[in-house]
Amino acid sequence: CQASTVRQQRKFPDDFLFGTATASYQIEGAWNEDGKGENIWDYMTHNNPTVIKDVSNGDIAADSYHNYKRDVEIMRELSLDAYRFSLSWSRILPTGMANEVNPAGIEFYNNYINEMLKYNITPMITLYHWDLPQKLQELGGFANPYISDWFADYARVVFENFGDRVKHFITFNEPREICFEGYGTTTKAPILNATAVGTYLCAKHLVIAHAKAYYVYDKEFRASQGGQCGITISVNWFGPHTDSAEDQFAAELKRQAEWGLYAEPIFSSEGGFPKELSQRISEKSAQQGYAKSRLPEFTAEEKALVQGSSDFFGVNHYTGYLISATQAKVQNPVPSLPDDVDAGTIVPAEWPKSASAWLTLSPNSILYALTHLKERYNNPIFYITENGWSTPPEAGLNDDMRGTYYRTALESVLDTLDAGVNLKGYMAWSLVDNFEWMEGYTERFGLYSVDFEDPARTRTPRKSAFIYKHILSNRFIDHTYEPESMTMTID
Ligand code: PNW
Repeated sequence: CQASTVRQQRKFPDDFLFGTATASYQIEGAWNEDGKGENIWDYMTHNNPTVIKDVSNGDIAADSYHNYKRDVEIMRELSLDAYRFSLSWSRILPTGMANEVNPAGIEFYNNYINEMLKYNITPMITLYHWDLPQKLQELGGFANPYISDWFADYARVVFENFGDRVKHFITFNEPREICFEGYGTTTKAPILNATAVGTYLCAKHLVIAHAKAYYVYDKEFRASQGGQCGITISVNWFGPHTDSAEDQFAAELKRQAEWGLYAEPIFSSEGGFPKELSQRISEKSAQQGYAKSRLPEFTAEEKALVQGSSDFFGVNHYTGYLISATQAKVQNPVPSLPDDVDAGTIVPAEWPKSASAWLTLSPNSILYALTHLKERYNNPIFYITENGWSTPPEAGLNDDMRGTYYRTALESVLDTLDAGVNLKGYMAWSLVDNFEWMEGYTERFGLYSVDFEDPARTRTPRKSAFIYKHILSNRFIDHTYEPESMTMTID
């Protein structure tokens, strides 16, 4: 009882940034308005609509392109310090290349940013949240090494236009989802399913693209703009199922395959891809008759370019899993990344389930993940750039479990701060309901619900919106707080 009183009194620091996160394709709509070019999600959902669970798409989504002022009003209702959003590359550069800039695209983001700044909300820009210009995909996308030059050119346009007012830039959102899901499987656009090498080619070219964009900022803009540039990697927790040496090693290999592939080249003191995973892929490749490892190597110059190229480590964290060397194994394509790792994934039945198959409430997972990263990568600055919970559409505004999830997660954030992790902020996913990729509109992540039947895309606060607001305005977690009514006001 005493302990719980003490826990309730723990406070978040005053300068801790509380916000929410979204992504362009998931909320903006206006897919072909005012000169925007086609991206890989437009292309895939229009040409291959049945890959989306409810055969929907992001053509209109939450229509934030036309509702951005209401979105900023919601940020004010929630008393947010910060807002993380992504830019649509093909809205700014319709063909992907920097020779042709779309003025209407620049104007839209200027209006959006200025509206936030009017109310002291710190904008945090993600340059790439999965919506590659289709023209660049036709040239191979992240399988083409020139992606790093195209991305650096795009980044320069972004810094030039917005860096006077925006001080937090994130190059990529979730390399794992881009590379493994988009190139190594069929669970994200461009559904390449190039299982043997797709993930690995993409990983190499993506971290180099990140580093080149980072140095565009560092060399050309930092002195005059004074901001920071980092990357966001999805880091769920993968712990060993038992204490056996085999399970410990399986969990380590799994972590290297899930996030180490992208984090190690940037944040480790040695640079390059993770050691044990590289060795495993090289051995398997040899057994499989490949002349070289399916995991490409970095040249010494590339390795040095990438190593240390980030001002902070953005973490998208949702859940945890237990990893076994022997149990719960499934048949994977051979060769593929999961076959290279060759481990089983276990989710204890008692962990509460969300509306998303991959998402349960895994106790203390934020603390486990961030203390691990802190030790491994020499105590970098962290932001949690996404964390959230899904409910089914029929749950409506009653989302008690989302409120419980946020309270539990934020207790783990406080434990993480107590453990000395240099964590500077927390963005809830998401501000409003949006297009949940392959799941369409069948899973909802919003603090505010969106009526997708209504042409106005009316937004209404859920119960969790009041809970989140209460936590961030009071800087502590009151587990007994209940909203008195469902009417939101701007404080
Ligand atoms: C993130 N996982 O993706 C994305 O950044 C968002 O665009 C997305 O809407 C949100 O999470 C909810 O799905 C993830 O399997 C996808 O652990 C999958 C996982 C994690 C994050």
